[in-house]
Amino acid sequence: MKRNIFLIALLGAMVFGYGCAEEKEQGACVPQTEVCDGVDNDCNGEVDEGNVCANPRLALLVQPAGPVKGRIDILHLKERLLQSDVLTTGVWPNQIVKDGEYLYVINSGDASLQRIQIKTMRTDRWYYLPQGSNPWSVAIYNGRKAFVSGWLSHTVEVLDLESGYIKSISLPDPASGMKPYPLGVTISGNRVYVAESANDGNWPSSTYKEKGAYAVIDADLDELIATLDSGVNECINTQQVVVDENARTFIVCAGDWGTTSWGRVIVKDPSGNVIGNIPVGNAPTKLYLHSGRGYLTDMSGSNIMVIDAVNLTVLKGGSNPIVLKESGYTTTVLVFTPSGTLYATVWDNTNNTNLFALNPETFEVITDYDISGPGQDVVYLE
Ligand SMILES: [Ca+2]
Ligand SMILES: [Ca+2]
Repeated sequence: MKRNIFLIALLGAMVFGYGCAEEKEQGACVPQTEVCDGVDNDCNGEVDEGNVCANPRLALLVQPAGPVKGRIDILHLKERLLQSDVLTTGVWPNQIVKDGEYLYVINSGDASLQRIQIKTMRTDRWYYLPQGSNPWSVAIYNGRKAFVSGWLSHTVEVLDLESGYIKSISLPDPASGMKPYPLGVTISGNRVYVAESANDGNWPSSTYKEKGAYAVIDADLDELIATLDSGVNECINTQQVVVDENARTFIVCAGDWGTTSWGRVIVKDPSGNVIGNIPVGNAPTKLYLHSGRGYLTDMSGSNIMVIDAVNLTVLKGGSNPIVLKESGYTTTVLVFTPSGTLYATVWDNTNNTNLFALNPETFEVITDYDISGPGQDVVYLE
């Protein structure tokens, strides 16, 4: 009997205590701004909604002059805070890409691929590529394989990210007496597209007749399927090949770095017919497709060129580009954030970089950050 009274008292205390806590909690919810803290601050029933826990950052790859190691700086976009020297890379870091929870950095100077865990911003693995191959660009396939262009080895290396095993794919000469100098690597579906610049570093060359050659590789079988070209004579010095969601192929031709007006983008339909020959001028190197437009970096000046990717026409070309800085500089990379801001890096001849934030619709510059050192590539992190 005594025991039952005790139990009833305990249950009563539990019920009473629970009711009290609930009342207290409900009464205490005063709507405040939702912040990232695991609590429903604005009392709307959802915890940390509206992307409040996002930590938008740009990871900037900085490549100092000379055969020395590079670094990664982090720009915190909310706080507008630049955190310098977060991580050391290999020698001459050339490209940074994000895949899942990792960043991958291609180091051209010491022929390595560096894998970085984003959560900790620590290097967790180094992969070594053939010495002297001057790896240029990397694309990751299904989180399992890396396809790397070897600028000086005329090859594409297929790196198994689990075992570290490397298979080398030789690229045949695109035309008689020419060597392919592979640059940009992109992946669409299970196809790898590798731009075959004819640039051997001895520019200008009189033998530039490769018509914008590029290699197509089967990403599952690791085999070269074809060496194609744009079919257009003025397209020389291929920098990058991008396939859009409608299976149209965009071939970026830098020309002879801007001394002629050969800079252009050739567009093919899914059957391989040329449907666009867009004379953007200057020396376009990288193409970013965004909201029906294509934005291009420029090796011949601190400009951005813009094409209409639907009608395949020039919006901002060599005669009226978006100019970010005085002449004598180059635009190296563009990044679009999910909130719709366009970031562009301009590398000047004093080996410093400006990072511009722009409105991609109006082309208006919003912010201009100074990065100490030459910025080679940028990737967006959340
Ligand atoms: Ca809430
Ligand atoms: Ca919250």
